[in-house]
Amino acid sequence: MLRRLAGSSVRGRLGLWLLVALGCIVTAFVLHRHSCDVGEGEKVWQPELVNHARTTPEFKRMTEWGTPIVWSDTLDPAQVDSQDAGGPPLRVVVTVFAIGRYLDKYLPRFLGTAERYFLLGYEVTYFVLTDFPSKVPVIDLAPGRSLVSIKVKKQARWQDICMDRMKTIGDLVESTLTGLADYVFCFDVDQYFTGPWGPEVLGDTVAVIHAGFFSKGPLTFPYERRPKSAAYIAHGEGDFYYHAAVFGGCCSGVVNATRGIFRGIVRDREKGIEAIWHDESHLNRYFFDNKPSKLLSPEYSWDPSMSWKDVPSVRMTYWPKEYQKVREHP
Ligand code: UD2
Repeated sequence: MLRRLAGSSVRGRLGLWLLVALGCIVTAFVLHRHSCDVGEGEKVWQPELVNHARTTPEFKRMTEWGTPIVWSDTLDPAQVDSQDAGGPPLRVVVTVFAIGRYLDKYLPRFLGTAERYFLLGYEVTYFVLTDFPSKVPVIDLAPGRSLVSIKVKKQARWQDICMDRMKTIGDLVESTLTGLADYVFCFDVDQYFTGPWGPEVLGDTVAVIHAGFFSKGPLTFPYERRPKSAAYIAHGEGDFYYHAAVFGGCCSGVVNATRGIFRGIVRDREKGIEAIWHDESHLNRYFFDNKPSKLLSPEYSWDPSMSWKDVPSVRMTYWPKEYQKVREHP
């Protein structure tokens, strides 16, 4: 009896050990499977995780000289508060040139999408600078928003159309807008808004980093490299490559920038030289010497031929370049 009891207790303990061992094996197996599942799951959901990871550590958010670099997920709380504080809405002027064929082809979409996305709730006045004011489309504008067409001379060369914008904008802001606008934004017309622009974009001098060069170093930037030009930036110098398609700021910021850029253009004209990328080269020189107070990421003027996955959220997209169709002179 005792032996049977002893035998059964030994068998019982053995069974218990076997059960425990089996349990351990099953648990280990399940844990192993589970960890494989987690691993595979991570792979499946990687884009989201990578987005979270990328928007925080991978994008530079501050320049070496302390200027914020605004990505679409950045909001400047101080500015949000000032807009929400119950004071009068901020007054923002948009300048956009639509000369020759650029008017029909690009202006309607530029304006239509601006009404959907650009600083909603603000007082926005569009200044369309064109050789053909009667062709400016009539579009529905939200309350507090208006449009003014201004006739400008059509230069024969597209290069001069682009460069002379700097003088026209400087004159307009200095003569008419100072005191009437809080901020001025200057846009190329061959682009359209694809996401909201909020108070995060406002600053005293605002420049946008060119989509084609945001992940590259200054040695690759197409700065003007001839020392003879006022736009010259030496190899090894430079901060970012800025896109002339979007810039802005407060009135004095825009007057100083456009005057400074145009001074460089005039100096080059006097020497019979034209910078490699025209106003854009001079704009890059100006913002190298006079650091902008805010930089916008390339999401604010995006090249659609690049993968959207390279940035969190595209806020403005430029059209594919169709120079033969839209430029009237080579
Ligand atoms: C061009 C030049 C670049 C620089 C830049 C100015 C090339 C490859 N690059 O790039 O060197 O000068 O312009 O930002 O050529 N516009 C008109 N009518 C015209 C021409 C221009 O309204 O006939 C206005 C319009 O708002 C346009 C802007 O000027 O969006 C810039 O011209 P663009 O779009 O032809 O020049 P972009 O950006 O391809």
